[in-house]
Amino acid sequence: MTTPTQTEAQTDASGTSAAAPAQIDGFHLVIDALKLNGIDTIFGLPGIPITDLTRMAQAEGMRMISFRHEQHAGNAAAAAGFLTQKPGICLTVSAPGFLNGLTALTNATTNCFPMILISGSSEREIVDLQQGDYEEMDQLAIAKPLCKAAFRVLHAADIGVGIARAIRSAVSGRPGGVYLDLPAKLFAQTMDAQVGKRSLIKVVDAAPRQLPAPEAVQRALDLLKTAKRPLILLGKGAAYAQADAAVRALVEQSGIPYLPMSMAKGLLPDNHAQSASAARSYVLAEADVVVLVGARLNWLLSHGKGKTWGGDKAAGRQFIQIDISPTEADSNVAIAAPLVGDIGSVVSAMVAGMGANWVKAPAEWTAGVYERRDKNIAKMAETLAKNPPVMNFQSALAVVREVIKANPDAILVNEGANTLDFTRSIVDMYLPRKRLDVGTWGIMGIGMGFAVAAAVVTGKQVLAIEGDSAFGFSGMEVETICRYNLPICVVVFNNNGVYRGTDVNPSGGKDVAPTVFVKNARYDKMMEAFGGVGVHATTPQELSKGIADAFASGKPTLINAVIDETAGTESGRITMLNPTVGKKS
Ligand code: ADP
Ligand code: TZD
Repeated sequence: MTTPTQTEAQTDASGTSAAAPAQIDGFHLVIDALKLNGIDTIFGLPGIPITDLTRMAQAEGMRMISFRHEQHAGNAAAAAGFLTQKPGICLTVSAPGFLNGLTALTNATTNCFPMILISGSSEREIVDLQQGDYEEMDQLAIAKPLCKAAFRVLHAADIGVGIARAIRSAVSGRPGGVYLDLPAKLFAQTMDAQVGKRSLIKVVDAAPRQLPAPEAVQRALDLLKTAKRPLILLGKGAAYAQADAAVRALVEQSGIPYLPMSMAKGLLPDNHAQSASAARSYVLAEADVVVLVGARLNWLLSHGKGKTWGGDKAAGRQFIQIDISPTEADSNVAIAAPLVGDIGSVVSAMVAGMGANWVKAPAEWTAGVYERRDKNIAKMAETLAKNPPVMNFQSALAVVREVIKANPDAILVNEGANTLDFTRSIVDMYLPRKRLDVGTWGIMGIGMGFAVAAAVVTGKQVLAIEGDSAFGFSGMEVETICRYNLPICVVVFNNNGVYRGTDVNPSGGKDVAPTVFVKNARYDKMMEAFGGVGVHATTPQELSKGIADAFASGKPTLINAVIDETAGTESGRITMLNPTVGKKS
């Protein structure tokens, strides 16, 4: 517990000395409220008015991880939230710092990750009259439409309530980002220490279990029973829920092939007998009943309709959707059996309802799925075995694939376009919540923030596989990685540009094409500049040794992996979303 501001000896009018009651200030109430709720780490960037808060938090035993840009601190908080089910905390200064953090807050909300962005703010009296304060901005109003909930605390006595509301809002129901506005004056306010202490709230059952209605479970099981070609789709909501045993029981007892979304990879090992990953197109087009477990039918699943899903041929397909949000069902296509509740409770209820005599998915369906899968895996093995003269995505990722196989506990962070798509399909994951990536938005810039959070909250080795463009968004945080001496190995797939490095300026002018970077850049030197290890790798062997050394030493390492600049396609696998291409089709 914080030591309150020391009791000050006061001299009254009569000249006799009287002890005033011990006082506590806003700074310490914020720290104590967080600690009381088991929050021990803050990701942030100091400055007026929160510099002292960062110092005091550290003095009070919290881990204070300072970044070079607030967006990355925010991304770290979001990843911490995903990994721990506790809201990650990002702390910023007012206006510009707040805005820098806002992208991460909104991205966290989009991904259903719990985090709290706490920003210091200017004086209300001046902001509201728009009189031009230092870093003046009506932050609460701006944050509100961009996150799940937003609050402001004006009185020290309300800090406990403010933090409690922020925590509850972030983790209950569908998790998301919360903004908490703390004006400068609040931090300096003092109050009686005992009263202050009593005003703090230890949140009880912040994310209550949400049990499904028995008739909803029965409806889903009745539908599932009729399925001839059932499929289970696992999303990152299922990974977040930490209901790993129940999810495994559902898959194995039902005998249904499953497909993991990107961040659900490893929930069951990718080499599981029922994985349909390598037969994705086939199962999506053919399945007649699909069980969605914490996965939305958004663009990543082609909105549940169209060619990907078999077009007109699949008109009779029906969906069972398990989600904590009661309004998710029917957002894209009709959901025949919505199951609202937390994944642990819902999946357990389904497994119990299935009982021991449940008839497993028809063999004629599953055998066909696994046959196609095995054929595709064999085809991929041939490609991976090739060793082209200039390293390409496949030959480089053949190395990464073996690294993760040998170190399943390592956390893989992944961003880029081709780098993302190839890594997702080539690198198998074996354990839950070991893959962190660009998520629902496909946002670039999460790399170093996610990597720092993964290392800080789990203490495990982190491997970040980054496109050279993607890396550039958060590259300066290699200094942060070195400063905290984190076991992070960054591999930059350097193909000299966004997507590729071969575009030319159509006008023949002196500027290079918009997608092209400096040729043969040495990203490894960036890590060396801050005392980390830099490796320049032009062959799979050099890449393999670089990663092995990094894992053995645990030292901050950046490997500049030179990739054929002609490799890769524009926008990776989402070329069809480019307007020019879209128009043609
Ligand atoms: P993916 O991108 O992997 O398909 P999405 O982010 O689209 O996954 O979907 C995640 C879904 O999981 C969201 O709709 C969210 O409401 C839901 N969700 C998150 N946590 C839980 C939980 N504990 N129980 C049930 N549903 C959850
Ligand atoms: N800005 C932000 C914040 N997010 C984005 N997704 C983009 C821009 C657009 N974009 C992509 O969708 S992928 C990508 C950009 C700029 C980078 C691709 O190049 P890369 O990867 O070098 O990282 P590959 O492997 O060479 O394709």
